[in-house]
Amino acid sequence: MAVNRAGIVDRNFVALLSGLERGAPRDDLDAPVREGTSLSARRAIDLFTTQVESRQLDLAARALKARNECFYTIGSSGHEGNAAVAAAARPEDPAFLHYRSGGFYIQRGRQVPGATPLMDIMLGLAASSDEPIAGGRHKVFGSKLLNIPPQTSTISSHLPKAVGMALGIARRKGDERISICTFGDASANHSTATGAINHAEWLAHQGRDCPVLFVCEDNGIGISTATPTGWIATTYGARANLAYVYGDGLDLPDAADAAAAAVAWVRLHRRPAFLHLRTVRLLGHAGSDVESTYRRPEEIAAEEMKDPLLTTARLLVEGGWLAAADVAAIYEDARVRITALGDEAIRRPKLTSAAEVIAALAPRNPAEIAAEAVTPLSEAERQAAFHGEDVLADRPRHLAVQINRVLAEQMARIPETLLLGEDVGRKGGVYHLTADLQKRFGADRVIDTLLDEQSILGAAIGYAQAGFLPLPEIQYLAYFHNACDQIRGEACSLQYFSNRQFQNPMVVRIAGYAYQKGFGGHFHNDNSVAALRDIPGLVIASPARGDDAVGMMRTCLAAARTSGSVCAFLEPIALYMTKDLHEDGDGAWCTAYPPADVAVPIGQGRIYGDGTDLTVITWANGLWMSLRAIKRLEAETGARVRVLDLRWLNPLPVADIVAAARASGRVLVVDECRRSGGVSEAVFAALIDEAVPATMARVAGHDVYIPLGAAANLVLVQEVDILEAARALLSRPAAVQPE
Ligand SMILES: Cc1ncc(C[n+]2csc(CCOP(=O)(O)OP(=O)(O)O)c2C)c(N)n1
Ligand SMILES: [Mg+2]
Repeated sequence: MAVNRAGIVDRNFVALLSGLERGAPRDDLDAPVREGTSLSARRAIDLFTTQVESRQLDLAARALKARNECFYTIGSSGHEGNAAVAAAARPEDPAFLHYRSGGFYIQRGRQVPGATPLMDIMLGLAASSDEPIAGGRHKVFGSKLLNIPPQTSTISSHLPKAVGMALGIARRKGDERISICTFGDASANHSTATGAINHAEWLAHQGRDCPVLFVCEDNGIGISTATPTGWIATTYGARANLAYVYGDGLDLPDAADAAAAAVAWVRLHRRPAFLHLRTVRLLGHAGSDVESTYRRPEEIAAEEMKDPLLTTARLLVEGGWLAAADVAAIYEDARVRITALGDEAIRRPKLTSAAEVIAALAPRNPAEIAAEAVTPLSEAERQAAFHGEDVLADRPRHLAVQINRVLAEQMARIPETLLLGEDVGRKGGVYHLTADLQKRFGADRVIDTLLDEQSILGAAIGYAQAGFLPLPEIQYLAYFHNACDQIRGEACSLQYFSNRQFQNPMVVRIAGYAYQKGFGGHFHNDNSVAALRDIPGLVIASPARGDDAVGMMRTCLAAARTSGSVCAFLEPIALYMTKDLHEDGDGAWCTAYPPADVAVPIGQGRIYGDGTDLTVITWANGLWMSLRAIKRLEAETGARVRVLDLRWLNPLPVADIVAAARASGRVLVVDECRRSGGVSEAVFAALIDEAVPATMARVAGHDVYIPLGAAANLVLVQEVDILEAARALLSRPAAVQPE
């Protein structure tokens, strides 16, 4: 049976006190608590109280867990020295905290009137819907009042956004804030961490401001795997563009001095710094962790003797600042207060319905979005966007031109928009979608980033939390997959885990899908949208033609701006430059630039034709191919077909799907993605959910990576496949629609 180390750690502290001799009593509390430190005795006692409160919360969590009243036991024991970082920072400095930064959270709370950090944490432990940040959806350190956005449990995933926040801060003249993030020693190895630190260094190397403080709380272990001795200091101690400060988090004055130095350095120089804070992990990784399976008992006991609370208590008593009884009183008083908070927290309400849980996910106000989307440009904005060109009077143009224009239009209209990505600036994007935008709006709004999708999307999150409206671009869909978690785990969960208090509005443009001529292979023709489609709350727009793209981009930005939505804008590369539809030179895939009052509501499809013999449901390249195939089919068979362009892959236009299916009783889904995880599965599921009688079939890509050259056509849906499937479907009886 696992030994209860919480009890041992608790008893160690009480036992220590009984053996401590008070030094000559002192009451000059503003003097340094120890010679050579800038930490006053008064501050030290204040921080000690925080350390004790953090510890008592961990002990209370264990006790409540044993009664099945607490649902989270990863604690901060041994890390309480991180309170010194909060003390060194300002409450307005945004702080992205990992799960052991309880001391930081409580200390910041002590600096902000009206804050209730202990109850916040306790309500989180009890998963109460009264918990002020996540509303019972998770136990996180987070508070709007304290400028602490909630983080996920995915280690290091918050570092890229901390860099983005620093970039956002740096854009505002006179803004003295710095961005702070904390993480563990094992987490420092994660590519997300190394990528984020690299991003900050890359900026600093160019003399660009990036006031971010990386705080590594180094307890020497990650779950059961020891961090090699000296690894963090060796790796981060001497880097050209990263200041390094070491502090002993087990020794409060040392931690405070180091934190003060690191914070001051970042604040003054506006450059990144790495604060390496030594800590120790007490009570195992989490409540369920049996440390004795991977650590010898002597090792565990030795770690427990390094307890930072023991060190601070000894400092205060032997320094003469407090009597052992005073320290015991602080410790026991915190125990009583926190136990009482626990007793109250477990009685507070819990989430009781799915609707309540979901309410915070991605709320949207369609009327507000619709009004915002059709806001016309002023004359000055029109000039800035189009340099005098009358785009409304121009001839019909292809998709790429119209996307470029709507980006210009919206950048002129919404000053907080930023475009960022690989090669989007000087080159104007690999497909020239962002051509000339940097010339028009400047290099600080159309930003050539470093080559790292994780950093790009993370920066976008940080920028968005700093009040900007970023439009990150991912050069190819395959490379979105490379950094998917920044959207899946992070951006899309922020409103949810903050009960709508924090938002990171953005529109991620992703060039994707297959059918490129002359540029083949999987990585530039990725046709899988599965990783996007099941992200809760993500809006996915996927236009096939220029006018739709304009109306949909207007809506996406309006949703981001008014409702904090995270949108993916999936652009079919193969249609970027496509001008014709049925015949060479017919120009039928070019469209006029839509006037300002045109926008496409989220989740609204577009119908082509009014046939009642067959319904084709498709989108993007599938639409273009289907319209061509159907023209042949109609000529050949005399059948009349209607085609529904989904336009939105999330939420799907279910009402349109149902209506279109009912109109003919025969549905062919043309899905250019892979059979598995593709959109056709969702369309069929929607028809079944809605009990729509329909004779159904689909054509879809094979479950394989796209090969190079003409071989691609062997595994991708072809027009002839559509034609054959449509013919076959027409030969089957249509499902009879109920009256
Ligand atoms: C990306 C990711 N991988 C794995 C985990 C599971 N996990 C949670 S904490 C942890 C160890 C972290 O160690 P460290 O960074 O040293 O922090 P510590 O827990 O020691 O404070 C692991 C592997 C996770 N949360 N996220
Ligand atoms: Mg660790």
